[in-house]
Amino acid sequence: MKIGIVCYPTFGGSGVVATELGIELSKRGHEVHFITYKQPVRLELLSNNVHFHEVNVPKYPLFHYQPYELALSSKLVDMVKLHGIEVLHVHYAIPHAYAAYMAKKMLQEEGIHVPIVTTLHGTDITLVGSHPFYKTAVTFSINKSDAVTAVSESLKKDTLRLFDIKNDIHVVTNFIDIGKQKEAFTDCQRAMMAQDNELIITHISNLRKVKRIPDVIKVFYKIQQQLPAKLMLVGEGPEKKAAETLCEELGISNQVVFLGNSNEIDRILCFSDLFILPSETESFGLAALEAMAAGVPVISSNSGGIPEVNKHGVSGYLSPVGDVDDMAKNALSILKEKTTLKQFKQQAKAQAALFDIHEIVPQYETIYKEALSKY
Ligand code: GMT
Repeated sequence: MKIGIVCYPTFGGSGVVATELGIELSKRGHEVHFITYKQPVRLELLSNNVHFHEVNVPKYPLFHYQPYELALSSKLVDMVKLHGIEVLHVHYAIPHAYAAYMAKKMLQEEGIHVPIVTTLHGTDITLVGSHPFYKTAVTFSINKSDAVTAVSESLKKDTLRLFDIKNDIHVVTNFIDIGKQKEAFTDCQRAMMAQDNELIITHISNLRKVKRIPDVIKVFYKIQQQLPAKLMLVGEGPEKKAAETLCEELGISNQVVFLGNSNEIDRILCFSDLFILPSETESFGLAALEAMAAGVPVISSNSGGIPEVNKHGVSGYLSPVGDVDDMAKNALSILKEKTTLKQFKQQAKAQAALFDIHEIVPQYETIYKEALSKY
């Protein structure tokens, strides 16, 4: 099939999922066209089967807001016509599903029928999309999609609760390439980050409020009171400054490393002993899955779709949102004994294997075929 993929190309779960999906689809013989405003961060190699088309939005002083949807829908029409794209798969409803619907209508005028598959990722539903300013258009574009998928049962439930949805929603979970993880490092240069006796605790996100970064730091603070440890905070975002201040106030700045946005996530996870994800809400928690696949147990909140990924007492532990005491207690129970840590590492890997890319990507192929058969 010739598949057009629309996503946010930056660091962030939905873009990562879309990019890994496109790469895997290309390996399975499909022709994949990424259509977005920048080459996706994880898309390093362009091959015969993978193409990238940049959406440009020329700046014009009259516009307070540049009309990205307009530029995207025009680009979609042009690329479908030029490359014979058969199906458009848009990740993150806002504004992608809306722009794709406009493109579909424009193409219909010319007798070209392209189904739209929309994947809901989380904040497009739970935080942004349900806002009264967007809700009408988001509901419309979900209902007008030829197929809709959500990355967890929890997100499906949230979508049905928050919007008046007439379409079926298929749950297709996020995934991980277990084979790629197996090829991982023989030496991830742990010594560069910590002493031999120090444990490495990691958090990776876009450091937004929803990630509850102060909780990450408070849990780490309690861990390091009992065990020698370092905290790796990976990512950039609006909460970074406050996080630096809190570390100073707690007197742990020299034990916390702010790594910024990184292209070396695999290496960071390779030397990590524990991952913390205390989010307020999380439709899935791809970062937790990536950690588990690298054999890193997860201490998380029990919100949204996280319990579908992180299994309590198996791959890590779940606690109520904001319960930093419970999170720290659970973390220490994993970290205190080397044998317990080893056992949790193995269990985390085994749990992650349930989300192997080779099990999940065929589910999207089936959805594309069904959507195509409507025309
Ligand atoms: O986690 C983020 O804030 C980024 C956001 C995105 O859309 O890029 O992530 C959402 O989609 C990911 C991929 O499906 C999920 O793993 C995240 O749980 C989800 N984030 C939230 O629901 C807060």
